Amino acid sequence: MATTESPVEKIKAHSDYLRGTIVASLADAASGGLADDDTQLSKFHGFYQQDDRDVRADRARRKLEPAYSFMIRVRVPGGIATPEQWRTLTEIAKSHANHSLRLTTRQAVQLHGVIKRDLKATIRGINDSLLDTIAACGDVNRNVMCSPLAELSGVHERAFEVAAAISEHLTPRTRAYHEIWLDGDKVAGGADQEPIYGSTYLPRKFKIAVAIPPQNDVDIFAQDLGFIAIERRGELSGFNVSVGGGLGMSHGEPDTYPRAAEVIGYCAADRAVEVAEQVVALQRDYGDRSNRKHARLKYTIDDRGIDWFKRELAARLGFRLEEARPFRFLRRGDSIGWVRDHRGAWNLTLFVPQGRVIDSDEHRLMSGLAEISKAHCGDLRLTPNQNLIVAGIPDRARIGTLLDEFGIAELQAVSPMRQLALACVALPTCPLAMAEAERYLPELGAKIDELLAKSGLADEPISLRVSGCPNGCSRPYLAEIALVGKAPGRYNLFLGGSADGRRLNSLVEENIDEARALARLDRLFSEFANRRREAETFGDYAQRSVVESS
Ligand code: SRM
Ligand code: SF4
Repeated sequence: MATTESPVEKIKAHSDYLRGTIVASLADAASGGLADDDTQLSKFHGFYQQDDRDVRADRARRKLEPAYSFMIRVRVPGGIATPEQWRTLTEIAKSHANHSLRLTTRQAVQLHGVIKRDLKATIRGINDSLLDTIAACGDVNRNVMCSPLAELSGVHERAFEVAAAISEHLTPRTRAYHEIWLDGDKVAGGADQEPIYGSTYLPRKFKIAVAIPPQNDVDIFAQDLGFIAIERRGELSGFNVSVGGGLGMSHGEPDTYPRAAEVIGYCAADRAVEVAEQVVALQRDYGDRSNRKHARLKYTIDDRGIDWFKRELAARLGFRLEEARPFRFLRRGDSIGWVRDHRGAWNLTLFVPQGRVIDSDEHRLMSGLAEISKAHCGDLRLTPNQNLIVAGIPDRARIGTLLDEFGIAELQAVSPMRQLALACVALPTCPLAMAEAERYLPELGAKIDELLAKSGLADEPISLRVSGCPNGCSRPYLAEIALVGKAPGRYNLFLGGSADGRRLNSLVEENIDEARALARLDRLFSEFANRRREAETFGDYAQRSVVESS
């Protein structure tokens, strides 16, 4: 049956490799926004048009254009930023954005509130610091995640190199980005080449991560394509390859669903880039270009079958993946605190509440980190869980003094549950948010902390994730407890994800308010404390006592 391509496919096809009319849109002083088609293309350049939802209704009443501003996502492959780059980001956040930096669940940084006339200077400033924004968003491969502390072992170092090579290999080649933002030379129409993507890029976003067991800090089973490092005699021998993870869904549309990736085999380390290219090419050729809600790799695999996928991949590669090797994940999230790497240097993973780097009256996190970046000669690393690592510290005492001085040390004193908790940005910037998430997590977390303490579970590392809508940006469907926004103040409650991030949780209550969610959790915590089996996690308990028994 012939299918119609989605409107975004037409926009890409007619964009001349992502140029569209972005230059004209930027020059149009009559509006704070971009032309409609350019709002799609802008994502490939790393920014989204948004408007302040806190004032949307009021502005509409006053017949004013929405308060447009832009979110810029800075791509940081593997999450590593030099102290100079960190300072540049801080300065740009103060001069052109909303005086905050937002660390994301994909090891990137977002700036919010940039107005149209500052877009070019902002993107240029980011590029001047040798970071960029191309392919941070859009229908391409996004930031490749990897466990950020490369120096923890030789395996980490090598795995990080592979992640960087995949990222580089899959970066779009169009010159449009350089032309528009960096005043690069113009390429005559049609002279651009995208050897991997072609002129219409991928049907949808594509996500890759590299995980190093036993830490599943990248949430490998949420990724379209995952590489799970396999060690042999202290060296990286290769990777188990996982495919078809993805979490987005829509309320009330059963054809959309979160899916945990499955492991399909093993490849040697030096073949990982080839495997990544061919999986991407396969999705480019077979992904659904008519329905964007059905366009991720997970649906291509479910529609055609995993055996078809493996055969097709082998045919493209010219070899079959070997049988997957045994591996085991024991933890997720980041290990907050100090750790010494295999070179003997100290590294400090800082807990950043909700990933928001900002100064408040009590904690001057943004200023403190800027000071640390002046005193520090190592680098700063973003984690896949909205936290930050100060890496390669020769002088622990100096950093410790700065942490105290700026109130950052105090911020670290949170429960294991809060250390693991994630919330997506949601309101007021996200256009898709149905309920609060980032702004709600501190209050919700404190209430759940109280309930845990009441049942003697204060030290239990239970994963809690909150998303403002079902798209799942805080990876809620892999949490032991998740609240997914349905409407203002109302959430769907999911329970039963596994602590290693392999099993999806299940919907147990729909459209409930906070009181009902807390009452349910209170009962469950108390039962769990009294009836748990030896070493049983909360997720496993909820799975057997709630999900499987209903
Ligand atoms: Fe996301 C869309 C924020 C990680 C699934 N995500 C959005 C947008 C851009 C809203 C939009 O399309 O206009 C959000 C911007 C909000 C804002 O104001 O900043 C947004 N996503 C985020 C971030 C910032 C959440 C955070 O608080 O950290 C994360 C940025 C990642 C990055 O640095 O690249 C973020 N998003 C994720 C993840 C987690 C991951 O990648 O590991 C997921 C689930 C995994 C997945 O992709 O399946 C995720 N975001 C989505 C989806 C659903 C996609 C789908 O297949 O259905 C959307 C909606 C869409 O694409 O249409 C979305
Ligand atoms: Fe926005 Fe929904 Fe993603 Fe939260 S989960 S940032 S509300 S798209």
